[in-house]
Amino acid sequence: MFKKILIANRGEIALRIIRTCKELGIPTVAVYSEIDRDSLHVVFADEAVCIGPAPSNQSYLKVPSILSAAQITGADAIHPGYGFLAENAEFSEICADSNIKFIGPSPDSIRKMGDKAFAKETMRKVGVPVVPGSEGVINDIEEAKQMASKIGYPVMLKASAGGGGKGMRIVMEESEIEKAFQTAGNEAGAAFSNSDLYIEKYVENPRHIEIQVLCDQHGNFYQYGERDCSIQRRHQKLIEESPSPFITNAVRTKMGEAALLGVRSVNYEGAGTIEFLVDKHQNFYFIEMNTRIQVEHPVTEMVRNIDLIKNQILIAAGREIEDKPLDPRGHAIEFRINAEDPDHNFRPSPGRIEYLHFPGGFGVRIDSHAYNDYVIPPNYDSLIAKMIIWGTDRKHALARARRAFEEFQIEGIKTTIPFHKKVLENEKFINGDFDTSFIDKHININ
Ligand code: MV4
Repeated sequence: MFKKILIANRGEIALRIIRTCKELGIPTVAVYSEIDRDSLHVVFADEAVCIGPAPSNQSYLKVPSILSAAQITGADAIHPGYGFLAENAEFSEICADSNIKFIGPSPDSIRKMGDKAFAKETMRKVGVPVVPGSEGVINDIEEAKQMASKIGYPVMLKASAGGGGKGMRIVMEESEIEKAFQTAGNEAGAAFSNSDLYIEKYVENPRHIEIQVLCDQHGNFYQYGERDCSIQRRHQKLIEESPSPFITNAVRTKMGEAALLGVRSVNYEGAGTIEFLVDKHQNFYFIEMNTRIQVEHPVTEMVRNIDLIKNQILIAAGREIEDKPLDPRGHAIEFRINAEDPDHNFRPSPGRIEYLHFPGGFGVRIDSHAYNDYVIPPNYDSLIAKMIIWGTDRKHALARARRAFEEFQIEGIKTTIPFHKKVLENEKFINGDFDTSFIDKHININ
């Protein structure tokens, strides 16, 4: 097992990883930026190293500083969490060259899945259903036009180096495609230094449903069911739950099998998520694979009674996965509490938390680095807490969530709590009748 793990992250996920390390008896090293001096991950880790000023590119993204921190403290593994360096193939390669185990998939897997057109083509070739479209990237506007008329409008242009909604364009008819091809390509080039685009049929009002997988170095490939992440705003997930209230058991089984087929075929190692779009007929299509632990992983932990971080660490250490998939139990739903003002377009609301009281009781899990008097810095993402509710079934979980939100008190900053309370009273949401257009259509926000 590892002698010491450095956590190359901050906030709630750094705490989440430290907690599991403590339970495994592994000493931890926190790294922090100057503005995070008073953060809880610094307090809870066995050691802490300052790695630079507040801006991410001078601290949490600064590879030499993080590697130095690992070398000085004698850490033999790095957990990247999510965001920052989690899907940076070069970083994972440099870790390997420095004899430090990167807790995550191989640089090769990260690189291949980071190329969205390549990932899609890889999955299609092994029989995973994908959205009809180009086989890999399109080379010019003529090819784009030909492909679009073949699959039929509306279509979508997507940046191959994008993902998570970055660099996408809907094209309703042929008269729009030339301009869209230009602007999407330029945008992708500016954002990712890679202007490659691919094209696919536009799926109207899809659900976003993803499958959690774990794969070790001993030929074990397991899937742990789905999370329905359809409640999003501008590609930021706000609520995730499992099981999905939308899909049948037959579709659930097929999606799990497709996910396993995909990860087996690329000999994947580590934790990963296979994202699918699901249309109104419950046809599902692979869109992307995330090669990291995700924000919403506790949803799976609660219905599967497993510790995904523990298994990530075991896999990286060359051990077998301990938690085999068993039947799911009950219903779990996660609410992201962001320091944002839902009445003003979810604009960030950093600052001092003047008063904080977390809910508690049976079935209420809070993953958070926030505390009374904590000052939320403006430099990083606005997630300050995740409330993960477990109930015997969806109805029970929603009632428990309403009860928990009555107890939840945060003063001094604006949060997404009022938004969640509104959603919990929405009839369509209560009935499980929602897709990725839900917030725009049904939640009035200014
Ligand atoms: C799509 C789509 C419709 N058709 N692809 C957005 C995030 C990225 N991962 C993929 N996305 C979409 N791809 C086709 N062919 C609609 C979306 C989409 C979406 C997907 C998941 C969750 C929320 C979304 C919100 C708007 C659009």
